[in-house]
Amino acid sequence: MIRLYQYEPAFGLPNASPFCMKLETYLRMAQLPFVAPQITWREIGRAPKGKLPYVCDGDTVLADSTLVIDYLKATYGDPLDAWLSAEQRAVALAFQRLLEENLYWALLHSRWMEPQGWAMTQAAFFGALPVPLRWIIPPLARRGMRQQLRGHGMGRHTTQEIHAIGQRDITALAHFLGHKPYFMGDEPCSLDASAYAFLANLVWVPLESALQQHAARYPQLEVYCRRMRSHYYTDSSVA
Ligand SMILES: N[C@@H](CCC(=O)N[C@@H](CS)C(=O)NCC(=O)O)C(=O)O
Repeated sequence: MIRLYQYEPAFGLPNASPFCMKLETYLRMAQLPFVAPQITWREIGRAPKGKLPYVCDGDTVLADSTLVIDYLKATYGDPLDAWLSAEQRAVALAFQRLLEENLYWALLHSRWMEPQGWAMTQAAFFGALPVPLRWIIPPLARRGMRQQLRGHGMGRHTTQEIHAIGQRDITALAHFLGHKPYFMGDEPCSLDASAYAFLANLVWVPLESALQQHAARYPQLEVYCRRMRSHYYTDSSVA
């Protein structure tokens, strides 16, 4: 049985980490049985690349949502993407990169660096820690995020510039999705696991960020999230 190590649900979503939610959504879409054990700092410390999600499948331990999906396709078959042409695969990859390598950093900035977002993040992720850890850990974690944002480059822009960058991504996503049921057309594919995870983490978190306000201008994005939720999370109390 596949064991999926990911953060606990937050904000009424299956996961506040879009990468964890992407992998869980993929497993659900591909109908692969899995368990997601409750994690402690021990499991996080064992993450092969220091980030979540990672999976254990028998003796195989793998990190990175995309590399895990590649492994799952190679091991259990590819029920979602076989119908895509080479051109469609190219477009799907470009949108996946937009979500995961660019929009992600704007999202991270809104949650960790902007005052309203930081208040939400601090309460959700660290609110249950006992004092004095509740005072010590959050500024350290925030400093780590600031360093990651600067390392990526997004964190070197002004807040206004970051909003504009993220908003352009959201506009591109909304225009490309249009009124199609799924990103690549009438059928779902693995890009939808990523798109749903990122869009739900934008439109359904209790944070009226500049990104969320921009996403609200395109109602098809939330319609799409509702469609994905109703198809793949019917058994779940979270979105
Ligand atoms: N490329 C990785 C990204 C995973 C990732 O960035 N995970 C974040 C949560 S969204 C994490 O665990 N961050 C912890 C840290 O950076 O210390 C994937 O696709 O799985």
